[in-house]
Amino acid sequence: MLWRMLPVDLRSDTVTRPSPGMREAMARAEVGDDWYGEDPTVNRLQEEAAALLGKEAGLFVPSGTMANQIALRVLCRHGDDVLVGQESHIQWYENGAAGALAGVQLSVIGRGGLFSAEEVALACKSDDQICPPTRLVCVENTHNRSGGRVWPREQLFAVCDAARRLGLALHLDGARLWNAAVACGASPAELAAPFDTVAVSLSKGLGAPVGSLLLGQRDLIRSARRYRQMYGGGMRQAGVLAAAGLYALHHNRARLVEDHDNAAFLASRLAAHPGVDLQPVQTNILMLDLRPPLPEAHVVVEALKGRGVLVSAFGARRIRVVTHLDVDRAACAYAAAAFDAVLGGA
Ligand code: TLP
Repeated sequence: MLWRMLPVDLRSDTVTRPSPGMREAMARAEVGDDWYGEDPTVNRLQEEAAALLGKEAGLFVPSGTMANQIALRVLCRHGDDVLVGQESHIQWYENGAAGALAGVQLSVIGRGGLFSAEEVALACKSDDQICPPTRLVCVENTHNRSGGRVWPREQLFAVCDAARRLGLALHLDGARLWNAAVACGASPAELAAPFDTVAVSLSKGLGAPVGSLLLGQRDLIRSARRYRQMYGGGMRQAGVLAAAGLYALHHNRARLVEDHDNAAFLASRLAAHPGVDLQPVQTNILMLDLRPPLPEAHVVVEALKGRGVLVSAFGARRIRVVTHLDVDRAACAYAAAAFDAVLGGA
């Protein structure tokens, strides 16, 4: 029944609601005070996630932003230089926290979120009297603003090798590492292996209401715990939330392939419109550019909203559409038809 699936919310994979099974797991969670390290469910989540990503230890944090910011803090000193890809989340969407909280400078390299080993070497500044010493390279996989782009494995490992040869640390913003792993048939541990710290999200794509994890060596995670406290992210009976995270890891990773198939389906329908330029769709994110005479993004967003379909304007002529576990193929077909009506009638 149509009314049941409206609105079709494709603004982000963060908009999911906890499923009955997840709520049940949350209600049953065994809890304790995590400030004392005594919440058994938080401890289990941290251990399981660390094992899944091939790291020694993990820290449960409220958000992906906090996970990234703690990583910058533990891996860098004030005044350091950090290499990031174009339009990375750390640069675009964290309210300048890299400068304000970690006190580092971000140098943007490459194109479309990806960069090469040569670009790392060229941008790496020496620790002399005048240059900010380059300390860290951050990789975002999948890359959000370039349309859920997956780093090709050879390029990823070549970049990490180059960084190591230059003595640089490595952080992975793997908010959607689960999608990257499914898309390239690798294990999350394989894609996380070269990195000192890895941030993964439970509330994007996996359906948990809150939560990210920062994983790495035990000593790094020990100091990360201090910064989590400093940033106001220390929690108490957080096992209720960790239970949702465990449920998400156990039940919602393999099914991401459905989100990728739904994104491919939407891409095939939207690409048929003259005036729509689509970036290649590899995972669950579509970025489409609207060429004139099609109207600007905000006009299309409003018109779609009027038909019960929510998407985001990501620029004057750019729209982002994200599939996730709360939109099935029928909902995507409805959204495609709404795009047909709005763009066809433009
Ligand atoms: N991304 C959100 C918005 O902030 C843009 C979204 O809707 O896609 N890294 C990446 C690659 C992300 O896409 C996000 C969230 C984060 C980190 C931050 O996670 P949260 O929202 O938990 O702080």
